[in-house]
Amino acid sequence: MRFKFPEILLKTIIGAFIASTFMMCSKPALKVEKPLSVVSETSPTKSDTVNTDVPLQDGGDDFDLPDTSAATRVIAAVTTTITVQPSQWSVDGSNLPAGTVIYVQAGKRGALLLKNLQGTPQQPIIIVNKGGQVTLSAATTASYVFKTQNCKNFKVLGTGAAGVNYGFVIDGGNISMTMDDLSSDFEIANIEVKNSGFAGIMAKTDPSCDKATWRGNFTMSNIRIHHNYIHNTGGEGIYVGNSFYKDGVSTSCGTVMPHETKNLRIYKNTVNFAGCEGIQVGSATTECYVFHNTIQSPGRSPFASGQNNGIQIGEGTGGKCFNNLVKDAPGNGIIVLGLGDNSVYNNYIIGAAENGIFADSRYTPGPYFRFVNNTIVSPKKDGIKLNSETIPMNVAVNNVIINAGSGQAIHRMSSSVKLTASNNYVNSDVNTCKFVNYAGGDYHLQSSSPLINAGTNTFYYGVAYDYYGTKRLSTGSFDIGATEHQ
Ligand SMILES: [Ca+2]
Ligand SMILES: [Ca+2]
Repeated sequence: MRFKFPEILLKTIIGAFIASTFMMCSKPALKVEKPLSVVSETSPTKSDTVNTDVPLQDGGDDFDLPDTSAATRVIAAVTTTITVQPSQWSVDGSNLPAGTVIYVQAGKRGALLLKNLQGTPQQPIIIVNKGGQVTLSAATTASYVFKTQNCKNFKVLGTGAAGVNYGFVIDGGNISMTMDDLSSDFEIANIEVKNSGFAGIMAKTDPSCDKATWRGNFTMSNIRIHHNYIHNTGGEGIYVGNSFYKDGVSTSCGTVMPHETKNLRIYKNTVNFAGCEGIQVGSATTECYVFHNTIQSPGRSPFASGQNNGIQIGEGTGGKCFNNLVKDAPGNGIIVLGLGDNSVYNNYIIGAAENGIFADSRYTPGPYFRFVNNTIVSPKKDGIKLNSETIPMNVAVNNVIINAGSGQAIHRMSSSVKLTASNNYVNSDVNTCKFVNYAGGDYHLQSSSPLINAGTNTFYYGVAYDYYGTKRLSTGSFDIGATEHQ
């Protein structure tokens, strides 16, 4: 499979489109800038509470991550707040101190551009809805609806109104929400994103002739994207980091290398009806974790072939992809092109029209691809397709592969694909797994399931929890598949 050529074409087309959008349209975000009056409300040091009552089960992972419980949203020692009114289209944070809370007044409004917000790790700048839900809308001919430029250490949280799951609704734009132009160290949570022309949520800085954008000069770090609801996008649902990690991007000043992303967490997002991949990450070299996301019907309007997968762990990406549910991808459920320290486990991959999992070692200096305890049902081609010839080892253990259309549960492209495989359960009938209610989406196991205690030890591979976030090995031995019977 070859994705690169179409992607280059697409980038050109999109680039031209965005450029023409900038030149031809006079969207609110493109007016001559009116600086916002800084510090419109100042109060003595106080605690401020940004609340939510979104009910969420925690994942049982041993990562120390922000969730949306109220306790994690108490903002200590707020000294400065400002409130952005619907008529204001930008905020320049050049003179805002770290720790500022920027409230966005509830109601309908147009695009919003945030520039030069500079918090600190201890005192990030918080952008949060106030007084109810904020709906930001723009036509898909506008380049964006919500954008950050040169912002660092900030959080955009739709948790400002009790009883409102998604305090921000970001509707339309070519890219609905983009964290761009050297933005880094941010959290994006509890936001509904829909009806984009291209990507729903995008986080990357494209390498240009500006050296500040090049690999080594800029690293996008400490990114948290979670509890968002993204749907009906023209392109990818969530698009983080650049493609072309190995070869770079051709510009008018030659080939330049895209920045790395480090310490990235994409979790507990729901992506429905994306035009291209539900979630795509690239050049996320260190600690990229994509987990507990639900992706249904991605790839509905791909701009090129090979752009219709559920999750893409793209070139230059290392880390883990686990506990996701991917349903009805017209391409591969999960495509893995990463650096070769990639573990893919506890995922339910249902109804992929190509392969359940596809792996290709195009630039893979690392030691392995590991596919552990995934449950793959009714892929039209193979369960796990391994084109990964150059990686030292592929591992496929404890996977459930049901009704592979090709008849091949695990398919090596050639005999040079190195593979350690054991304890995989292969069958043509999903009923043999004895889920509690497969059709109804309850993937717990009945006590009569043949998957129970039939697996090999996966602690070695770092799989200590199951899809539902409960500890493995509560009884007996290790189970096969994404669920451990309790
Ligand atoms: Ca893509
Ligand atoms: Ca067990």
